[in-house]
Amino acid sequence: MTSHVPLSRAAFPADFTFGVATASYQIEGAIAADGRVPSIWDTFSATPGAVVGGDTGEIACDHYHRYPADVTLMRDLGVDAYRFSLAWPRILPVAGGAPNPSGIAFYDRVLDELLAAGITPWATLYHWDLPQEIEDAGGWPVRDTAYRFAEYAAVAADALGDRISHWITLNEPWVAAFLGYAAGVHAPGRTDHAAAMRAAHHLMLGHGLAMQVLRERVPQGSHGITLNLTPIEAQGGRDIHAEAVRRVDGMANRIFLDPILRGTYPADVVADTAHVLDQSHVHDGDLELISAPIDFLGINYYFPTVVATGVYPGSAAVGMGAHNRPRTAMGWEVDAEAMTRMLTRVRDDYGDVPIYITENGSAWDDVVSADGGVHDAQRLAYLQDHLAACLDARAAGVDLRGYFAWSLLDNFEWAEGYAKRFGIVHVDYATQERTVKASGRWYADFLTGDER
Ligand code: IFM
Repeated sequence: MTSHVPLSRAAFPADFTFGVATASYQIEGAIAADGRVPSIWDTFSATPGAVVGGDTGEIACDHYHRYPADVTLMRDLGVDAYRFSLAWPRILPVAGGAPNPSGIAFYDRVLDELLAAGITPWATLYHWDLPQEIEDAGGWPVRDTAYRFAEYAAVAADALGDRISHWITLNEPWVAAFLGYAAGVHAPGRTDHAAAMRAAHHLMLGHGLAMQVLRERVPQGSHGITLNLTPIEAQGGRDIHAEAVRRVDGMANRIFLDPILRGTYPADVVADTAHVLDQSHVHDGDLELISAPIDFLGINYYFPTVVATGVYPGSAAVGMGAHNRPRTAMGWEVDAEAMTRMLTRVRDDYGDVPIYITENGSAWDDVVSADGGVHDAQRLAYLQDHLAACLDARAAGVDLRGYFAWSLLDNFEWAEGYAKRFGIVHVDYATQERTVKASGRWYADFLTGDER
């Protein structure tokens, strides 16, 4: 435990939001139900070799049909809020076409259940399930996609804005742009660095346009964006790696923080990538739109990143390092204090924006014991340590207002398929039975003040 402040709900302000998070493609299933059209993840996961085990989101957690029981589960956990994402391919299947009433009706039903259970809905507009038709027209590397996204945002806001109080435009644009279009390990599986840089900008533009839409159509709501941020550490803490730290911090963190919170792209990132593309895709007025005020910054934190500068003197090459901390089943190093450092860094460098941890959690090789329980001591310790890190950040003056555990349920972990489990609730995919893990039981006790 990192904190010197005892860990209890009472140590947080009364209005601190505690929640759980999920995303549409990872839990819903029902990919062809009620007028939903294919997304890039349907196509990608059907590509041989793209996803571990050949897994797809076809059934996932069958949340599309089991949402009443899943909301009851959340009510029993005692969460204040539920962060989920809306599936663009359900709500506006054809770009420029008509909204899909049956797709929207699914979210009406989910919202009815949530509000009846006293749970505040937090909706993410884009958690990576781009309609395939829009990818076929060029996807995020094409400017038009930002405008298509704004159209979809308007439909969603008009249909659901009377009941959704908190809106998140994008989840983790870094992943969508760079894992999807440069590394090719996420949908749509492209490997084109210039396309990825353009995608990053058009995601930002889409965010700016969607913020405008949300301000106009849901003026009473609270609106922001979620970035995945990772503190960058020099291997062994050595100064020789400072150049690698600068480069990776630029491409991982500042490339999104700067346009949103400062209205510029970092000059060093622009210089570092000048051999890949020029800035002609950034039009006059884009950065003003992108940097319009947000009500909160959502941060997804999982792990710190360790880097090292290349082997030859003067080489700019960057290598990944390690600091030999314990690792989760994803291979990610565990360090809760690094989350506190990252939060204070955002405050120090970008000022006092209200922050929510919109995702934090860990995958472990869970075992269902003979007693039927999942005694996930490592996930429980991770949860406790990161909640303590939230208290440390608050004690350091960070305006941190909430924490969402990733994830409510074990689910489709993208390229890792169902092999990696992040849930505080176990899902038996053969039967769809849910079992609250020890971490989930502790979270419930913590939320009701019964934690030990
Ligand atoms: O499962 C993902 C989620 O969709 C986005 N943030 C990270 C999680 C764990 O990899």
